[in-house]
Amino acid sequence: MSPDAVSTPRVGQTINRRRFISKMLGAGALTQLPSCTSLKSRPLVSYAFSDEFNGPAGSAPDPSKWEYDIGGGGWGNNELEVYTSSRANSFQDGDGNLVIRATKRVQTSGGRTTATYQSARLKTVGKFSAYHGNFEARIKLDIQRGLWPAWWALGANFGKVGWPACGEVDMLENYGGPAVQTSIHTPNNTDSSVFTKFADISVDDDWHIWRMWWQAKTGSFTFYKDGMDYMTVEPSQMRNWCFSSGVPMFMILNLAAGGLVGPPPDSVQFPVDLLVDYVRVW
Ligand SMILES: [Ca+2]
Repeated sequence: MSPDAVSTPRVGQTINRRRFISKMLGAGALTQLPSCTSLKSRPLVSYAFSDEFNGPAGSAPDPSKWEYDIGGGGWGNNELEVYTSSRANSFQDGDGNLVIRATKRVQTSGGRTTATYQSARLKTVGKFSAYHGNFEARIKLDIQRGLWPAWWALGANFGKVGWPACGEVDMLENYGGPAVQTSIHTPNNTDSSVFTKFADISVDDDWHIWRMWWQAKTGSFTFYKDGMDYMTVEPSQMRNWCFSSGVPMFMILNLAAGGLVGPPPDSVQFPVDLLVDYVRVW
């Protein structure tokens, strides 16, 4: 499937997105975030979570903040990559950034050529989750067909209730074109599909700041790119709203290859990097 052929369901439509096969375990720990204070006080805010990725070049992401999902098998979306905890696929660059790096190895055997992909998926599960507040990341995409970078969140009750009951918020996903998709998924209790509300917003391969404001007062989500809001979703706008029951959410950063976006064309020059300057929550 080409990125252009990716279905774009509207509010209330259901989609099947079996991204959450049983590999993603251990999502049970709940950490409560102190209630959010006014945005006006932001310069004085102490972050509930912050990773500035200021480690030495080649060093691992802070293990007190990040866990790895490891392995392949498609991750519920027929993705091609194998996720590793290797420094070949995730490291700090010495310039203040986290690098998630997708690599490709081509092997020929018996006249048959096969490509294997490796990448990384980092998550704060069991280490940090928050109920309401601002979740912000400064991210630089390397926009390439067949690559699927994402910064997203799941309910911390994932390990207990599974997906999609835990709910999913995709702060950003890129399908290989000049747009980012921001989505909220609530469970459809009758099958494994979800209800979705989403917005597409243009993006390039420069640095951009993405923020999700999960409002304590209304329970709604507002999304910002470089300080400009582009979508607000209220609890009343979606069926089976699952984000107002006191369950915090943890974050995930990953760079998938293939799957929903189709395989990377031969023209893609590997490695492909997802750069993250910081992740902050307050
Ligand atoms: Ca940084």
